[in-house]
Parts: sequence; structure tokens; C-alpha cells
Amino acid sequence: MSPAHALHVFNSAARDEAIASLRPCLDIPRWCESLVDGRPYASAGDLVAAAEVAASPFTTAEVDGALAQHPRIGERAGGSSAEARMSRAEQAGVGTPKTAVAAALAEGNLAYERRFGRVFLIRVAGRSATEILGALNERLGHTDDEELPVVAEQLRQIAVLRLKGLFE
Ligand code: 2AL
Repeated sequence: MSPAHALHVFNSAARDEAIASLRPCLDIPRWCESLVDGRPYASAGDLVAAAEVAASPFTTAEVDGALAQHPRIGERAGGSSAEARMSRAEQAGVGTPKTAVAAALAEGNLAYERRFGRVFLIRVAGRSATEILGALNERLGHTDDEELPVVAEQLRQIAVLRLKGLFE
């Protein structure tokens, strides 16, 4: 589907269908609903701008709920859902489990989960595995209060990139 056609379909879809089409980008009902209720959008740029506003801020419960959809860094999402396909494409460059960096990431993921009680989340697109490892190690030094806004911002960035992939 061409991007212009995708926007037209989104603008004219039934509310439930439009919400379902956004969920793979970010599974936060409030975010999906407010974007859908803001239709019609004249351009993909308008939709992306609305998405950035709707995502600021997220509550802790919204962040925790949305994280369930994101596999660990270095783990390939299984299945043929739209979320899984997007995640696999994003993580394609992270490297194979055989590299030293990938092993350090796997260990860092576990340390992060022990420390914060949730999966380590980062916008992968545009970052090398080494950069991701650096960010992981730095974020392990955060307090809970410092880390939550970082997670929310990464969720927002992933959602915006996924939206752009669908509509631009
Ligand atoms: C992911 C993912 O699947 N795509 C992305 O950008 N980040 N996962 C994660 N745990 O950060």
C-alpha cells in the first residue's frame, strides 16, 4: 500500500479498525484512541506530530503495559504479527548471539531486569550494538525516577518511527 493510500485508509476506517492498526506501533490505548479521534489528518506529518503530543507524558502503568510487546534487545520476536515483524526489522542489525557485544547485552539485559523489574528498552534503529551496550551500562546507574522518563522517551521514539514506516 502506498503511504498516501495508507493515510486515506486510516482516515476513513471504522474507529476500532483504526485503533487496531496503530496498536503495533505502541500498545497504549489512550495514545491509540486520541490519535484516532483526531482524524482526519491532512498529511503523515500531521499524524506524526499528533503522535508526539499524545505520548507526552505516559503514566508508569502505560509504560509497563506497552513494554510487554517489546522483546529483549538481541532476541528476535517470534510469529507473524505486525509488532513482531517491526521488531525483527529494527533488531536485524544488533548482531548474532555469538559476538562478545551480544553476550554482554544479554548479561546487561538481565542486570537491568533485576535492577528495574522491567525489560531494557531502547530505540534500536540507527544505533549499533556497541552504542546500545553503552546506553545500557549508563542507564544501569540511574535511579528509578531518572530511568522512567528515559523509557517513556524510547517508547515514544519507537512508536514514531513505526508510524513513519506505515504512513510516510
Ligand atoms: C526493541 C525492539 O524490539 N525494537 C526496538 O527499537 N527496541 N526492544 C527493546 N527491548 O528495546
